[in-house]
Amino acid sequence: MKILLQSSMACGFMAFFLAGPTSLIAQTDPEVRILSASIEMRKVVGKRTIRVTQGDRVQLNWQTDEKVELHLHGINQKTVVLPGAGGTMRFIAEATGRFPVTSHGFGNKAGHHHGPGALMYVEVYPK
Ligand SMILES: [Cu+2]
Repeated sequence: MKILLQSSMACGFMAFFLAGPTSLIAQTDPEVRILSASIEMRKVVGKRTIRVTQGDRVQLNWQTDEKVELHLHGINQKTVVLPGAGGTMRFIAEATGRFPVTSHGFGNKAGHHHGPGALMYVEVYPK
């Protein structure tokens, strides 16, 4: 009896443990497309194009190794991204096209001056 009790407690713990990630997923909106991008040495690591479909609700999570203000042109999202804390852009992809993300300055430089070229692009395809 004692052994059975222990094993059922172990199962209960296991079920709780397994339920953890599921309940976390349930808390987020399943209709939001969550994407991420990371900046190192003032460049986006890996893929420099993010493709979404018109009408998508998008959450773009940023990480960086240096403070930067980012501007997603055309979709008009601006966010300050901090090392460790990161930064987030949320938008509904309404217009189709290719939209550049530029820096408005790394470190403590600020203002609306763009770095050389785009850091990456968001492409919105028609439905
Ligand atoms: Cu800008």
